[in-house]
Amino acid sequence: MTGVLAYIGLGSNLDEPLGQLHKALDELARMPATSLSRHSSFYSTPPWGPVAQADFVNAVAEIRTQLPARQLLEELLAIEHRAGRVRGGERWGPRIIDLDLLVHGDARIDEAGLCVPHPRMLERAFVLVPLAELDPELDLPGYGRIAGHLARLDVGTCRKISDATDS
Ligand code: A4P
Ligand code: MG
Repeated sequence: MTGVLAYIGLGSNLDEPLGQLHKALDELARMPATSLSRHSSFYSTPPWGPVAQADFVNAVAEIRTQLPARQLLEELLAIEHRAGRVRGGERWGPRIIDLDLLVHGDARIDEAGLCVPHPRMLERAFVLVPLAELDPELDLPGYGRIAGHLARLDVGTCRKISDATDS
């Protein structure tokens, strides 16, 4: 399939997080004009941010897609919605599933409701550790090599709970 390589960050800390991630990966594989190439290992990660809450399970999926970024984001929001995610809760609070569009080819987008690469990923070991597992040489459009960003984070907080697989 032609199209671009894109990376999706997955996170959950409610209602059997590991099962939620598997379900979301199945849904990513069924998106139109898209194939799921592979995904990272699954990691147990302490909650990031000001809200005291349960640990998360996080992972990153690599897809090849012909969908433009905006349409891909809409697909991701629809998957979150079908999983039962209700928006309007506390910012950075607990969630059934969170799907973030991290990277979309070499796109740099800063529009209302769509920012790519995802602006907060650079501060988050729970995103960069699984992403670097998929491509340690990745160049983040506008931000440079992933390795330089990873070096500034406490990667020891991410505990691998299952191995990566090819899909
Ligand atoms: N949006 C804009 N650009 C994007 C993009 N590239 N990908 C908009 C996805 N969404 C994008 O999303 C709010 C809106 O952002 C979307 O409707 C979309 O139009 P959201 O997921 O509800 O965002 P949020 O929760 O308010 O903020 P943010 O910064 O995305 O928070 P997170 O990352 O969702 O924070 N700790 C650990 N260990 N692991 C986690 O996964 N997650 C959170 C939630 C807090 N702590 C965590 C984790
Ligand atoms: Mg999100």
